[in-house]
Amino acid sequence: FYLYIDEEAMSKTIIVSNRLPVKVTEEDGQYKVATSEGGLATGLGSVYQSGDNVWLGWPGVEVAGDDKQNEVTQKLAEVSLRPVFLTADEISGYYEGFSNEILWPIFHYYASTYANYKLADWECYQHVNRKFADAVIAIAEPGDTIWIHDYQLLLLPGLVRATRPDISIGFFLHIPFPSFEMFRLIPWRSELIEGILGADLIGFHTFDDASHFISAATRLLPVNSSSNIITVDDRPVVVESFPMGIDDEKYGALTRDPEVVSEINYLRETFKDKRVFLSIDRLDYSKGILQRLQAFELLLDTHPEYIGRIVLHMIVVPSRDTVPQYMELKQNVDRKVGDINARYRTLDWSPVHYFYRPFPINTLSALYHVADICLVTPMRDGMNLVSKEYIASRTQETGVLVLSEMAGASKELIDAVIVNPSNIASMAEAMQTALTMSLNEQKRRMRLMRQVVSKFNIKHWVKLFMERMREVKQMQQSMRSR
Ligand code: GDG
Repeated sequence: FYLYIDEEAMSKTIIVSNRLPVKVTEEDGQYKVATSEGGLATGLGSVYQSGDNVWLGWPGVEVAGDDKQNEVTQKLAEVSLRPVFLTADEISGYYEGFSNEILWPIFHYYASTYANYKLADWECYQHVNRKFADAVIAIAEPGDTIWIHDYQLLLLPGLVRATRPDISIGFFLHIPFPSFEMFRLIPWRSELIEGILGADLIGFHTFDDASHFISAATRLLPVNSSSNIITVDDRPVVVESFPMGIDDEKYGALTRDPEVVSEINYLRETFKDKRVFLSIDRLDYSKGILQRLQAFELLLDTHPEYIGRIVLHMIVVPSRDTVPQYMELKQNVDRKVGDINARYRTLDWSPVHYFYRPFPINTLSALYHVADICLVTPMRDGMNLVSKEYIASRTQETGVLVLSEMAGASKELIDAVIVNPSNIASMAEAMQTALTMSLNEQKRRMRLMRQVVSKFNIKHWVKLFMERMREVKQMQQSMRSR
């Protein structure tokens, strides 16, 4: 017992993700490091900022030369971060190429049109995963816990396990895991599964993702599974769902912040007698932006009484704009918004307010608080945090969430108006349902969803995963001593 406590006390946790939660900028030859407030960073803050724990990842900029790299390394060390420096070629092959032109489309069910299987990108992906492994191995000690995040690092659990069989490894996938029929298309499918199975605990947002993974693993490799445990060379690997939450208190508090309140008042004055639909996404084909626009157009076609009375406030945040499919999508969205506005606008009204740029969180908070309806209609999404942020910002307890059944969040937010994003007519109907829903019904649903978002928040998610890691470690220790 005492031995176990001692080991726990001395051991550390290493978080690993493609990107560090920072923005590194260079000004007059001096590097500046600003920590980011993203959801994952907030949730994991309590982990990586305590004791000897660290977060390891790419700092998001190319830093060439030993002197500069040392300077950035030192600055990052002050905030418990460790950089893995990547060259422009590595980013192009491993991140833009393999991660975003192969894994992202396949895992979001866009295989035939979007996946681009280049051998050179696969080689680069392996090389960069090995680079991450070297960085982890250099600081990992027996008894440490490593928590690896997301699809850019699928090989990392296996690579670390190969040199450090004693170490406890957790892996969490933030995007969906596709059905086997989709996954099997990847030329390097077995190697990817072997990589992930290097972990002791593998987490997904939903039960379906976990089942798809178990199915792919048992079909591709000579491993056995019983319920949610896969046995790899006598080592039990636990596969489970951990639906990620948000910092609900932060979003609630933001709506009372004086700066946000003044933005809220300004928006209310601007929208006056209009009903407001809101959508916020990164530019991505998986987010269903074009289909949503088609449904909104159909609503105007079939319900001319809404002309001049509703507005779609649509924020699209630039993302992966060097990948060809994203450039093409941008052009299509531009054109569709142009068409709708050209067909329907009047001298003093435009149906779609389209913004192609990021906004500060205060503005998002004000928009979430003011919008009557939030449209979250991805074709596929691991979880979708925007839907939860909308709920957390509805302190007035009204408002309607229209949510795609293809988002992980739809498994929890069952009181949303759930839609199939490929069915344009039914999405237009859902918009109509939302516009006509009584305040009592809105409140009934919103209260239930607010309970879910607040109970299963980001702190709960981190705690659950870390606790499960400890349990799995104990289970393995007791199996070994048998
Ligand atoms: C991946 C998975 C999974 C957006 N615009 C602005 C801005 N945002 C913030 C939102 C939200 C986040 O970005 C987007 O998170 P999502 O979950 O909606 O989507 P992905 O980026 O695709 O995330 C997804 C997630 O990982 C977590 O596991 O849920 O399924 O695809 O927090 O608020 N933030 C600011 N300005 C913007 O303009 N400040």
